[in-house]
Amino acid sequence: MQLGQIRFEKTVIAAIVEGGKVRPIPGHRLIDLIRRAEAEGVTLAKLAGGLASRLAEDARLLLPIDPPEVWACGCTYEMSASFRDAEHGTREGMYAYVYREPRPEIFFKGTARVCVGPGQPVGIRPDSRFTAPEPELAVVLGRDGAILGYTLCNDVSAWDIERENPLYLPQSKMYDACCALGPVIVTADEISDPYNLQMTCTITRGDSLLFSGEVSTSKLHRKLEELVEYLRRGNRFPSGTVLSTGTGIIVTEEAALAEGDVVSITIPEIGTLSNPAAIV
Ligand code: DO4
Ligand code: MG
Repeated sequence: MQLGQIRFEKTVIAAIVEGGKVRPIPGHRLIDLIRRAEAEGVTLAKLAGGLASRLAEDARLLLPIDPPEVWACGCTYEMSASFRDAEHGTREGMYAYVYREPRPEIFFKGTARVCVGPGQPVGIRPDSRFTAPEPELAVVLGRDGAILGYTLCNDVSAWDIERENPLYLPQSKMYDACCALGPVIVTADEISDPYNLQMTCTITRGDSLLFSGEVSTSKLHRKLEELVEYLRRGNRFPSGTVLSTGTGIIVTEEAALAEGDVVSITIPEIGTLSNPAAIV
């Protein structure tokens, strides 16, 4: 089942997304559905199916969930670790170390405050000259760490700020509109093999294709459960927390985002997450 959020009678509510139409679930945001499904001991899909209106409507999809917390993993694809080591130049192999060692890199990406949905602008910091999208598969987690669903995440990052000094990572990663999620959340039962998804990313500027890249999630160097297990260590995150699993597509400085560029990330089983870029 595909779930999203829409505007309905002046409020934001959850909806089932089917064949380009939506079936509203009045009175519930997606986070409410997740909490209620947990409290009632039913699956998200079963609860949503029982509450959704029968009538299919047209609606614009919004941020599919208001995540209480978003966390993101780093250096989970060899490409990300080797490019960052090459960029960095201060401590040889710092990123390769994290790629190879048992403990993954996991950083706090923010809350719903810094998240945007499909079609909404992703942010470029005014003090960054090299901001790039990081297209990533993300999981939506239950209170107990269960993977409830999958979505796309754009871990927009100010690479020049990270490159200047690793201690600047939080500033390169967390700022207004630094995280795009969507277009929908696909419930876990519908993705039979999360390690066999083909992801593509394009950046267009006007009519020109500025960048195009792709990766298969088969290149993800960690198991999803392993990432979730590390996130849970000493950290009782709330239901609806999103964990983004790292990028395997690297956008180089020639394609640094400029205002008006459009980033589109696709996994056919999830859809396309498209966002224009804007200076925040
Ligand atoms: O270590 C810096 C961030 C890495 C990251 O965000 C990624 O690999 O996706
Ligand atoms: Mg990333």
